[in-house]
Amino acid sequence: MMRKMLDQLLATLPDIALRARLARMTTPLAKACAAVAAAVTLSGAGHAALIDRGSGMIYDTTLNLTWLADMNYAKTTGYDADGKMNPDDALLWANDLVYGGYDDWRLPNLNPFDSSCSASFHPGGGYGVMYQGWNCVGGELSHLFWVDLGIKVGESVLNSTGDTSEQVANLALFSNVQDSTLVSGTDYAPDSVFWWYLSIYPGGGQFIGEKLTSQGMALAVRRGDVSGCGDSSHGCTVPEPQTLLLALMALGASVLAARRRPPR
Ligand SMILES: [Ca+2]
Ligand SMILES: [Ca+2]
Repeated sequence: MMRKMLDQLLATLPDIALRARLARMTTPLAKACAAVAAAVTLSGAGHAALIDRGSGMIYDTTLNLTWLADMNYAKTTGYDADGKMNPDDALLWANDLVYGGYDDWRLPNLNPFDSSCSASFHPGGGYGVMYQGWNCVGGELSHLFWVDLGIKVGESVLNSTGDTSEQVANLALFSNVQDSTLVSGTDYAPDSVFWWYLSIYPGGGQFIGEKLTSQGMALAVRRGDVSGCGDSSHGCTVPEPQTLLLALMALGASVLAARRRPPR
């Protein structure tokens, strides 16, 4: 039973050479170490890229960002009656926000040069091709909704049909999630009268809009991890799964060596 479980865990390791090396280990202790290491690797690779840090903050391990879990915090606090603001007001709100002891919150960006989007256009004026439409994953805001939260074309963000279990779990980490226009902190470079926004219904497209006539909900984000790991300013590094694996193997080997040492 244990053996079968261990073999199943080993089979999930992406590194074939490493898998073979671990499979050659025959002692129970080495096998146990391998199982723990495989489980660690699995939790790193298969689990959601978002981690609840508590106190209303969510860490994005892929982009090394911390999101405010309340997606309509400006309304929650009474800063704005419905939480929908024009981009300039949203910018002021995010820049002035102090939460969790941090004052470096800002609006998330979108990427005008994100070729993963469904459409492109030439803005002229010496600017390169820009991208808009659906399926964009290259901006902070678009990555959150398309990759982490499982939004799809023509669907409400709250529709979990066909989403992965990680995406469903990720969505549950946030509060006040709703279909809306979301403001970004990214200006439209050719003409600052316009800016980039994400429409999360129907389907999450990124587009440009006129600042004065647009309104949207604002999410707050900051660089790094509030736990102290992942933020270079804290000098803390998170070990890669492979590093953890090797450390566990070394530990197992040293324990084995100690056990095999003949009594004096
Ligand atoms: Ca408003
Ligand atoms: Ca969905």
